[in-house]
Amino acid sequence: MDLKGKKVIVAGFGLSGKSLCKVLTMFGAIIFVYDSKSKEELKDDISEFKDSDITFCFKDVTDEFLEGAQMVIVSPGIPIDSEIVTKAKVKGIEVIGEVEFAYRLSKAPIYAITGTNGKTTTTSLLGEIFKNSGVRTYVAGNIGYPLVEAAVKAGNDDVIVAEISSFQLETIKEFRPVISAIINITPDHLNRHKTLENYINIKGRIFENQSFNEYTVLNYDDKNISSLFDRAKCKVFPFSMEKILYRGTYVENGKIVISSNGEKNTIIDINDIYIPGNHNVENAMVASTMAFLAGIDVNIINTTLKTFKGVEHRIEFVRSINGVKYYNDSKGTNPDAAIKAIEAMKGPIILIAGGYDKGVSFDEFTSSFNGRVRKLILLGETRDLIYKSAVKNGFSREDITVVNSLDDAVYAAYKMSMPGDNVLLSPACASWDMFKNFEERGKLFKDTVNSLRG
Ligand code: UMA
Repeated sequence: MDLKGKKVIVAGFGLSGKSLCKVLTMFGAIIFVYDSKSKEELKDDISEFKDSDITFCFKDVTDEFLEGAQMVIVSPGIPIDSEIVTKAKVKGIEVIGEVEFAYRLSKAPIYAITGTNGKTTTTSLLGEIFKNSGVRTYVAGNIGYPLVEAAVKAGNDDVIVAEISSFQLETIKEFRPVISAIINITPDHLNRHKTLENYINIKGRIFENQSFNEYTVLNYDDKNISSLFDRAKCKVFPFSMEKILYRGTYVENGKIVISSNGEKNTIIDINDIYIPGNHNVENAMVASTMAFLAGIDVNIINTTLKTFKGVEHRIEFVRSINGVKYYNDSKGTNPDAAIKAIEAMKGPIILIAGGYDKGVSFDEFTSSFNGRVRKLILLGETRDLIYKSAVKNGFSREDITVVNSLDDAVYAAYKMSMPGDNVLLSPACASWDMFKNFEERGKLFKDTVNSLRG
């Protein structure tokens, strides 16, 4: 891609935008950056680029700013109906997302994983399997390391394992992974994608450019994914927790089996998978299948599953105080993820929930409390919504505490806990109402828990 001397607009100056600026500088492009925040709000980020020649535009997009641009590269958090995207399209300027741009630059094959939940764990796990097979591997994308950074670093003989979100899939054009996967789909981000149907269609875009000799790994049990099977032009390799498949990945006699080309390959006894919970069996199936289809030895897959210890902020054990266990599941950013965390706990739960409102229902979430959640502590934008839903589902008002900060939530949990309890932060919501991201929320939770007197 020849960008030397060409005007390129980067929309959004967060993680993706800053990585784009670094890469575009390497290519000699003339960089213009747009962000809806003010100069003051972004002063620290701007100072990281004080030696670069970047023209900034804050808040409103002017015609002059767009004039003569070769392309606009948008960050995932910028909706496709935003002012900058609409105005650029009217002017005939190409608009692509950071993932599409990264794909166009990449020499290395990309293994791409999407789904509502389990993306980060599955991506990290597959990355680990590739590393253990001796290949130089870059784990990137929605996981927190922009794909564009991996794309410029990885060579022909390396691989990129990418976590891809629905936000990122909205702005792809040619993006074509060698193997893709959709782990599961449950309602999420409906304030942006409007309907579940639209959200499902966007997830299905992960395989839209793959050809007949390439694979997509799809969840056979998920009713929201079944409509996507027929749409794939590439080969569909299904996986199922419930059914034995003639060709696909399934559980038989407590073991993960991959059946392909008339051969059955036993991957692992599910009790030997280090990371606990049924949802992690699903994640292990997806990572194993993608690795198997990529030609990685079954023994390497097996050993990695036995040793991989999971990811930070996902049902992460923090500490035990006076017989009470504290778990950080800040990455439980939607109801389904939080239900999985609740199901993974052994013993009564004091649940800390609530956060940014994405327009999804909490009824399934609060009905999963039944007999498991002993006390509920609520905070954030959605606290009233969750409160009402919990009471509707028979949860006692007396067992609900509403607080204003995460520190207060932790102290309240500490005071009301009894030996054998599990204090679980699993908000069922994104963090953006009170925090920069789920990492910041999870870190504050861990710091507060670690400051408690044992
Ligand atoms: N901005 C605008 N206008 C808008 C929206 C945002 O100008 O309408 C600006 C903000 O003021 C801010 C910048 O855009 O300065 C932030 O861009 P961004 O929201 O795209 O965030 P990044 O920091 O670039 O991080 C993004 C992903 N964030 C989102 O999709 C919201 C990160 O995923 C990802 O790790 C990173 O790119 C690298 O690829 C986080 C996430 O929460 C983990 N993802 C969602 C999820 O997993 O549920 C999809």
